[in-house]
Amino acid sequence: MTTLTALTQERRLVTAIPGPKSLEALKRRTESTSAGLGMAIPVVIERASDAILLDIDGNQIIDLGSGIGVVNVGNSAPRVVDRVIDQVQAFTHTCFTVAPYMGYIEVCEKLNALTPGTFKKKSVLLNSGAEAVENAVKIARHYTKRQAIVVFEHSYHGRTNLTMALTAKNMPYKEGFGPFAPEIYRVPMPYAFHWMGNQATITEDAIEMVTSKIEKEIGAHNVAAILIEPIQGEGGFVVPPKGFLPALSKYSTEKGIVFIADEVQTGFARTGNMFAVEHENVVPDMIVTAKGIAGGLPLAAVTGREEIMDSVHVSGLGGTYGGNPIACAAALGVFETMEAEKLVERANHVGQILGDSLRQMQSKYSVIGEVRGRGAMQAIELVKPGTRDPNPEAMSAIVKYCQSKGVLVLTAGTYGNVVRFLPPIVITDELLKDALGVLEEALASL
Ligand code: PLZ
Repeated sequence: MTTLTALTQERRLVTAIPGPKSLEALKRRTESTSAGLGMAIPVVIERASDAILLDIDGNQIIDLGSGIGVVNVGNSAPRVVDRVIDQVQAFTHTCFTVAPYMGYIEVCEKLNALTPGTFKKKSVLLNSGAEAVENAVKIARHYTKRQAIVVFEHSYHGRTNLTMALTAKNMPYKEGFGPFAPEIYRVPMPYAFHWMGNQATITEDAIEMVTSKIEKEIGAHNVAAILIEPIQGEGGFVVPPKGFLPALSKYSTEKGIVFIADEVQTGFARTGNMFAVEHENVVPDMIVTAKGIAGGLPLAAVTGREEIMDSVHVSGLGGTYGGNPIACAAALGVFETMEAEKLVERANHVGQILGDSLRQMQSKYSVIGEVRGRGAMQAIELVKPGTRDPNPEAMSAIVKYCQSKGVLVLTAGTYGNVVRFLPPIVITDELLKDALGVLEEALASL
């Protein structure tokens, strides 16, 4: 077995982006892969460690996206790699519902302990965020014997048929892919930056709109679950105003509705707490996790109150690969890394540098309408200067500029005008500051 040494954590360009080898390889990509797949940066990756991606031309690119909020512990984090190698050698698969193994059980024990709530919890493991959201909905419906699911404007929950229905944005996620699953009801989201009403009463007004819609149009007694991202990810890092999540959670409890937090993007230390609901001491009945849970291996989970999770008949839940032993080994390596490297604290530190720097840029560049997010999950919303009108052209220009200098940033937003930052939480201060320097150059170049 060859052991690769970790890449130095520095940006280094040896060719233009994309370089000649990437260009050649991308021709094969076009020939062989579906045109329906997007591409955030046109380079082909050979290796990665922590916050550095090495492409096949030898360029070292700073990763401010973590593969969409996945490699929170860094790419190929040593504890993840070690455990994965051990597991691959021990056994690769049995299917947990055929013959169980300890990795699955240990991951569930850890999730039950880590997630908010002192009540007894249980978990089920799946392969992807979307599959986990689907299972949360299945379980909530089974438990409540109700069908309606309440979701929010600007929300994103996945690309399967049910989760497309739960997702708000048509293009690119839903266009032409219908018909969609029934009994999904969308309610207003208090997106403060674009809120038409009174900012001072946004929480109360939004809660009034949501509950009145539920009561008048659905009937609270028909609602199985309210499903919400505690910070909306793909929707543009929309942070609900203070008090909104607690009020929703309280309302759900009063009405016998299962309150589900989709922490797929916000989870696992990302926001400066293990889970984003903790910023307002909200305790969901069920929590959906994926992405950051396993450092890049496909794993997802639903964790919830014992009585809800146990309400399903034997064999009502399952799947061939859900909680695959290699993915579970990776997750155990992630939990270990998060504790050993104090990644919750580290996310706050990263957030401080990120937030200070972005706010400073906002004061200089009027194209930044708002800086928002928490911890190592922050974004800038770009506007036509002096207005709140979306500026998608500025977003594209910034992304292009950053790429050309070896910095990978991701975009988001219902209006296609948000640049989001989701660096690996282990990113060094120096690397982060270097990347933010490039961002500032990008803003200056507009
Ligand atoms: N819930 C909150 O952010 C995945 C989507 C990337 P899967 N977000 C990234 C893309 O273009 O497909 C996501 C999420 C929230 C659910 C999901 C779905 O997770 O693992 O992609 O299925």
